[in-house]
Amino acid sequence: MTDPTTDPFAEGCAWIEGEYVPIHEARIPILDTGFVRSDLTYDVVGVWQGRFFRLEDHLDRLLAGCQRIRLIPPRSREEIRAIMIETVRRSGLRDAYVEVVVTRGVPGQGERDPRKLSARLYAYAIPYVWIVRPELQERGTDVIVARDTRRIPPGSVDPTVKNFHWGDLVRGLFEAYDRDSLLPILPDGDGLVTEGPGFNVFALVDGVLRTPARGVLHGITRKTAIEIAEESGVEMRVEDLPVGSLYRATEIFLTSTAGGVIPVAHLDGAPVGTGAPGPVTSKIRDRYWELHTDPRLSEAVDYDS
Ligand code: PDG
Repeated sequence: MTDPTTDPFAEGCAWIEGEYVPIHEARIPILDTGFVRSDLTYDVVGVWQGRFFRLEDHLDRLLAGCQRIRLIPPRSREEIRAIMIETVRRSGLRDAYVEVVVTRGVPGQGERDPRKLSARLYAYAIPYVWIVRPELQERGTDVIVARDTRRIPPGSVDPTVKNFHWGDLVRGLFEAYDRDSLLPILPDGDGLVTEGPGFNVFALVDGVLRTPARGVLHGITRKTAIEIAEESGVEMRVEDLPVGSLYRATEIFLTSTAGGVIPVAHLDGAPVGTGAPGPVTSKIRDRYWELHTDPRLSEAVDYDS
């Protein structure tokens, strides 16, 4: 185990341009188009009790995203995987948030043609991040449906390619705070539910669990929740979800690598169901964490090598 008082990597470890550095020393080149143009894709994987959860699914999504926005990663899948594992090993973190970013790269002077750039890779591991801390998850969090903020349309920014275009999501967060809530759910221009800042949305409506099919990131936590629902005999539909149906939901939960399956207790200030996490949500949440030790979905980091 690393000692946080003496080990400079204990607060996190980054891989930048071929070198592993303590997280607070990691720097990116200021002209990188990832920074100045959000021209990139990224992924975030969770490590829980020393095990990566669904690393291969995250790598699949990262590489599919690169292809969709015509980025050629500078390293192979195997090299990217090894770098991610090494950032965790060097940090010593047992519960970690591991991010990998592929940017379009740094342009030569005056260069505006994205085809002329060479992609860059960045990766880091930091302590596990909670969108909603576990104590509050026990009671359920408060959300609003944003009224003044819509999710950017998929024809502008493809939400299935994980991206840093968080302008709408951050604007939604401020709207939630202004309305004495904690998190926003963003609708699209047709009054359908999309997602929120870092999470997908599920609602139990008329006894059927539903999550939006379109206009969202295909979350790995979402995928896991869908699989658990199906295995548990909960009727599950991936389909358009009108905002209005949220107000009839008896249970709502959010899903994210950063916090897992997050129960919602209040929507626009009114209780959802009983105003406490419901039985379907609790079952999926418990099973989600159980699966983190399942060797079919997780792999151990060898901290001693
Ligand atoms: N939708 C958006 C817009 C996201 O950014 C994320 C993940 C999800 C859905 C859920 O996907 P998954 O289940 O694969 O994690 N974002 C988280 C949270 C970022 C944060 O720090 O708030 C992530 O990037 O880990």
